[in-house]
Amino acid sequence: LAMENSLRRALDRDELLLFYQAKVDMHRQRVVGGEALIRWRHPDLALVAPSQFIPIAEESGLIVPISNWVLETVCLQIREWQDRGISPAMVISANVSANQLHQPGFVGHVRNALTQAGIAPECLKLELTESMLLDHVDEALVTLRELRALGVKTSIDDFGTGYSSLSYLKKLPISELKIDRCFVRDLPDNEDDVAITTAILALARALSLDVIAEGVENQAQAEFLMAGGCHIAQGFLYHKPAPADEFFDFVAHFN
Ligand code: G
Ligand code: G
Ligand code: NA
Ligand code: MN
Repeated sequence: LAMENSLRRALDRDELLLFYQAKVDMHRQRVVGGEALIRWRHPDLALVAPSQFIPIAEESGLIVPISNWVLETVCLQIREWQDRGISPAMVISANVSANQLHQPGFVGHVRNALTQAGIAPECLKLELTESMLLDHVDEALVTLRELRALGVKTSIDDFGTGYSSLSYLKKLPISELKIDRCFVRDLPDNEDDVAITTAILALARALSLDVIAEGVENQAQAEFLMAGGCHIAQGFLYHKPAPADEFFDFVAHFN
């Protein structure tokens, strides 16, 4: 409860911040996007990782104002980077929580954040998890259709770790599958992971979905993925999550 109370005050006290991690086209050697990852600069603690406070935010309902802050901050950050010369083709992702996706005003809030920042909807991507979509598939379908009509991209995060039903996947209007890092870690030696990633890549191709691999840490993983047709990667091999200004400098040097 102490944690909940300090989290409640964290928003007002500007203790929350976003780090960004680059998404790289390994083939063209270009940064093509980034993912916003929340951090909490607690006054008495080191930087607190989301795994330590997102669950508390979810249980307490604080996830709603926090998530809205994330959306607004990401959109304003995109605006600022574009003003400083970053290409509008650079797509920045924000993570969406289950509670947030199923809030009645969710799509309206996304629209407001875009309008307030004055950025094109195509510059924003929302990362959703499989379970979030499939636990309430009818509501999720409505929301995804509205997001697609708005022009915002969507990705299924941690793909392969949930109980994804392929028939639902076909029905859901999403833009991208994001291969979970647990399947990438032991590539290319682990036969099961080779089989799973190969199957996900074939699935993405068959459904004309974009695909990204998460947790790419070494060249052998990168080469296996590229050979299989997965050109976009996010991982420590290229970049670790960093404050906004460091992300900007990284892109300026890399691209
Ligand atoms: O940033 P890692 O570095 O620790 O992030 C861990 C997890 O925290 C991510 O996989 C993601 O699911 C979650 N996360 C990060 N940022 C956000 C956010 O802004 N909102 C929500 N709901 N989850 C986030
Ligand atoms: O939302 P999601 O769980 O997909 O967020 C990405 C998470 O993966 C973040 O916690 C981020 O710090 C982590 N991550 C990104 N790249 C790597 C990597 O190369 N190795 C490891 N171990 N973690 C990574
Ligand atoms: Na994510
Ligand atoms: Mn993930």
